[in-house]
Amino acid sequence: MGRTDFNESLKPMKKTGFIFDLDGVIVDTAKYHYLAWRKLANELGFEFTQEQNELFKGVSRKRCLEILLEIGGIKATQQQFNSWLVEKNEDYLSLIEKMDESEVLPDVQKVLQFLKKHNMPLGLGSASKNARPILEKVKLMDYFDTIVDGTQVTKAKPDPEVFLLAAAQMGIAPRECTVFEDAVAGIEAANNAGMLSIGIGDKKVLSEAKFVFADFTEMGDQFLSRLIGQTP
Ligand code: B16
Ligand code: MG
Repeated sequence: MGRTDFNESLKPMKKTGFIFDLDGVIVDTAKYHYLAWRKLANELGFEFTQEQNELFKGVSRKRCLEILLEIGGIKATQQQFNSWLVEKNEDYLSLIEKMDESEVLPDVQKVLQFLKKHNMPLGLGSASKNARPILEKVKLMDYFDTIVDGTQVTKAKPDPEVFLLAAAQMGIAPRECTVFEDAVAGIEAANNAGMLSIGIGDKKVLSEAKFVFADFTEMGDQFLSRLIGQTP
């Protein structure tokens, strides 16, 4: 698919539903997930690097632990596996306890406000089971008409389930939805859902996204206007 050139981005796109991933798009919780996973890895006697943490983005907690144990070459009983999942989440929760709105990534509110001003339904589509408390902490809950999180889906990204459910709850056809995502698996999920995928991050990594922006500060009103089918 690749990145579309700027001229194409100037055509009105008329998207009517907007779905945001959470970790890596709205807030940078990846650093806290990393610290909690690294602590567990160290306790189990091996290192866990920032590069390896890239594999965990957009991936469910359970799958992350499976990958971590593969990295460490550790076989776990079901009981150990479950207790490590709990331990990691408790460590993660204590790391995010003091999160507040200062941790919202740059210009996220600007984009949310622009879309709200134009009466666009907004959804959250996250693999995280902690999505709701995080949105409360950073005071963004009220922007969202629909929240689909890791407690409601059975199939992980790149399966489109999380985004299709969000679209269904908003009452909008998938082809009329746009997804903002930072993870390769999330971009694939959006594409698999038949939605417009917008990558937030490195365009080399997110090469399957229709458009890629390093962050929301790069996304001007002109692009946003085209996205909702208006000429600025
Ligand atoms: P939790 P997203 C994902 O959130 C994270 O990117 C991923 O690293 C994490 O393992 C997953 O949530 C589960 O999170 O342990 O809080 O349930 O990017 O889909 O918003
Ligand atoms: Mg993410």
